[in-house]
Amino acid sequence: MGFRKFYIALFCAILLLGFFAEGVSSCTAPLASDLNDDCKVDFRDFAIMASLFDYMGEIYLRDLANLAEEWLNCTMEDQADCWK
Ligand SMILES: [Ca+2]
Repeated sequence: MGFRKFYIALFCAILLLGFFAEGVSSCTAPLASDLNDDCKVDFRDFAIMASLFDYMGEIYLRDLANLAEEWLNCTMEDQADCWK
């Protein structure tokens, strides 16, 4: 398996893990840096961004700044579910 396929498979695995770990959730507002669509910006999103960095060979400072700005934001309808 080439590196390109490996990183695509890794990216998909992270997305699937995030989906099944968190289930289907409803977000009250979208977060640009919520890369796995779990309504919050945390280390999982950073891991996805880092894997894309390796794959793409570059990362945009704007994306990293957005992630830092939204870090630990959560827009789940039930805020009690944010950090379980
Ligand atoms: Ca997320």
